[in-house]
Amino acid sequence: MSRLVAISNRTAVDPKARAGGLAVAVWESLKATGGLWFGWSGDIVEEGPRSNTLHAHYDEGVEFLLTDLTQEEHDGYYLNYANRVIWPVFHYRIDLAWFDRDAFTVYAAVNQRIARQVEPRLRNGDIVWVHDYHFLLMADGLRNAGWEGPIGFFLHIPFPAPEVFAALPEHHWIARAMCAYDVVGFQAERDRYNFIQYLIEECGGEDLGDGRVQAFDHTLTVKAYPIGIDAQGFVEAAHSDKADEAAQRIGQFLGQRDLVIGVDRMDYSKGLPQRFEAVGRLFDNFPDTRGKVSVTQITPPSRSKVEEYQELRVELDQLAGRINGDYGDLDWIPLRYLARSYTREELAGLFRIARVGLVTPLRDGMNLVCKEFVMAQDENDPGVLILSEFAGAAEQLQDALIVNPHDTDDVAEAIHAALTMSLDERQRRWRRLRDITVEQDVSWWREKFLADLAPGGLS
Ligand code: ADQ
Repeated sequence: MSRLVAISNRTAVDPKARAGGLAVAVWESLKATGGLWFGWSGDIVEEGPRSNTLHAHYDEGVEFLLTDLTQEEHDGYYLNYANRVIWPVFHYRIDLAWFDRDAFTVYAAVNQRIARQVEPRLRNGDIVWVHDYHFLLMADGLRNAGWEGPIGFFLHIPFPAPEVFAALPEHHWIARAMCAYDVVGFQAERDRYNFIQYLIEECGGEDLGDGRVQAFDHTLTVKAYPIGIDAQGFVEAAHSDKADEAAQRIGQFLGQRDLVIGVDRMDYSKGLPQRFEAVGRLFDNFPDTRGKVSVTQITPPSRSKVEEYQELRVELDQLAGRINGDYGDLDWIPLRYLARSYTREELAGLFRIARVGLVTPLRDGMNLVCKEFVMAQDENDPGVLILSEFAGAAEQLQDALIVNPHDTDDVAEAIHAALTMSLDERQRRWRRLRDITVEQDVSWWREKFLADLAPGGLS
C-alpha cells in the first residue's frame, strides 16, 4: 500500500494553520490518504540532542514528525537563504537579495540533515511530495540517504526567467538538485517554461516533449499544476454566521458606499504601495468616485524580522495617511488599511459584499485570494475581480479585469470600469471565473500532480 509523505517547512499541526494556502492544500491531501507530514516545529533550540529529535503528533489519521531548528539553522536556512535570497530573487527582486555564501551552506546542510532523518521513516511504496522553496535540495539529500522511491516537488512561488535565476550564485547547484526529483511542478506555464529554458540554455538540458525533460543525466516530468482552493468550502464559509456578522459590521461603516477590498500578507511581492498609489489615481482621475467608494486593505504583517518588511510597513503607513489626508472628508475615510488578520469566514463575508476585489501583486506564484473572492460572490449581484497579469492565477482567470500593477492609471481605470460595469457583464464574467475555480479546485490540483508522481495511485 502506498502512503503519501509530505515535507514542507511549515505544517498544519496547529488546526488554525489549516485555513489557507499551502497548509490547507497539503492537509487535505494527507487527510484523504492518511499520510505522514515532516516539517519544522516552529521552535528554535540550543544545539544538542534535542535539536536532532523528531517530535510526533497525530491528528485525524495524519502523523506529524517535526524537527526543531538551532539558532544557526534558523538564521541561515530559513531567515537568510530562504526568505532573504530565494524569495526576492524568485519574485524578480534581485535588488533586495542578501547574497550570502554561508547562508547557502546552512540551507544545504538543513536540507541534507532533514533528508537523513526522514529517510529511515520511509517504507516501500511511499510517495514523497516535497513543497516549496525551503527544500529545493531535498531530493538530492534523500537520494544520498538511500531512498529510491518516487519524489515529487511543487514550487508554490514563481520560477523566474533564466537570467534572473542565474543571478543566484548557487543557481547551477540548485538546478542540478531540482533535477533529482521525478516530478517538478510549477504553478503556471510561464514558470515551467522559465525552468526548462534555463536547463536548455545553461545546463545542456533537452525538452523531450510531453512534459518530459532531460538534464544532468536524469529524465524528469516538468509541468504546471495550478493550485486551487476548496471552492465548495469557501462558498459555505461565505454563508456562515460569522461571515454575516463581519459583513454587517463593515456594512454599518460603509453606508451606501461601494466596498473595494484587498487582502494580502504584508509582502513586497504583493504590490501594496503601487495599489495605494492607484487608489489615489482613482480619486484624482474619477472625481465621481470621491465620497462614494471605500477601499479596505487587510494586511497582516509577516516576516517582521526581515528589514525589507519593516520598511514596507512604514511605507504603507505613510501612503495610507497621505491618501486619507489628501482626499478624506469629515464623513469619509477613502482608504482603510487594517494591519491584522481575520478568520476565513470573516474574510469570506467581506468578499461577499465587496463590489470589487483588488488582487494586484507584482509577482505571485498563484494567488489564492482571487479564487476565494470569486467563490464568495453572490450569483445575482456578483462583484468584479481585478487581477494582476503577474499572478499565476491570471493564466486561468482570464475573465477578470487583467491589469499591469505597475501602471497605476491602468489600475485606477479598471477600478472605475468595475464600479460602473453592467449587471449582465458582471454575471457573464463571474460565471466563467466560478466555473474554472470550481473545476480546478484543490482536489483537482492534488490528483493531477499525484497522477504523474504515482501513476499506480495511492492506497
Ligand atoms: P501567499 O503568498 O501566502 O502564498 P496567497 O496565495 O494569496 O498568498 O494565500 C494567502 C492565504 O492567506 C489566503 O488563503 C488568504 O485568504 C489568507 N490571508 C491573506 N491575508 C489574510 C488576512 N489578513 N487574514 C487572514 N487570512 C489572510 C504562497 C504563494 C502564492 C500561492 C500560495 C499557495 O506566494 O502565490 O498561491 O502559496 O500555493
